[in-house]
Amino acid sequence: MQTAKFIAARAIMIAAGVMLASASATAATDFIDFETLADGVTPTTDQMVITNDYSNPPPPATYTGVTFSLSNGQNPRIAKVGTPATAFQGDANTQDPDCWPTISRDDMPQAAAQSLVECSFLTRDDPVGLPPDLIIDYDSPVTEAGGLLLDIDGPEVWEISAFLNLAPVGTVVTLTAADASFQDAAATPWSVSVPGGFDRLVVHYADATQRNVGLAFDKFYTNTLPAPIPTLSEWALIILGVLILGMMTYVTIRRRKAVQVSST
Ligand SMILES: [Ca+2]
Ligand SMILES: [Ca+2]
Ligand SMILES: [Ca+2]
Repeated sequence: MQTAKFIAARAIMIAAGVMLASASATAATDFIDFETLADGVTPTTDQMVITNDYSNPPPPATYTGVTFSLSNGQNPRIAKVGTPATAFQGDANTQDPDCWPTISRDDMPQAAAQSLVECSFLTRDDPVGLPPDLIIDYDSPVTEAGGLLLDIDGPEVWEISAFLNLAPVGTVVTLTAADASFQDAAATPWSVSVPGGFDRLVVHYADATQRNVGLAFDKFYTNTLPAPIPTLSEWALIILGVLILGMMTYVTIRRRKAVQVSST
């Protein structure tokens, strides 16, 4: 027969397990495809300004903790496939019947990329001139990230660098038209992996000879997006809560036993 102490100890272990599990719950690792906001339901709209939509969205959110910004102080925007062109001119001169009903080159991925890109991606504030850096900040460090960069053509050179606490961690991914197989409006995959973690990515346009370069960024993912590790004070609160719960359970069981003894 289980003693009151044994039952109380089990209650403490179960309570501790529940509390620790909730403290270390892992965040979602879905793609941010920019088709919807972070709730995975609300559709984005053309030229929608993105501020904290994926960093601190109202619940329910499938993806949080990621902030997109631009180095010129402006905010990135949603681009929709089709007219008007806010990111690039595709060369396919085709149409994607799911997204745009008529033939157009405006923000049009090549045919092979249309199912990857779907109808939406992220772009800069203004398609004219050299693009500012796209800065991606994480609330908590991650070890791997990746996505698609569209329409890397001509002399374009893009560099994607990782940082931790604003210090470069030595990883730079360079993408040129060669990586896009010289295909206009192609979607070029990229990924960054840093075992020690990083909390910022910078997508930088590194060629100064080209003007009016469009930024087109999509299908963004992180392989690990850990929840924040509780601080010392949070751990102290958790342990205190577990001890109080255990004490209450123990006292309740002792009282029940006392009542049972007195009633026999
Ligand atoms: Ca998309
Ligand atoms: Ca468009
Ligand atoms: Ca381009």
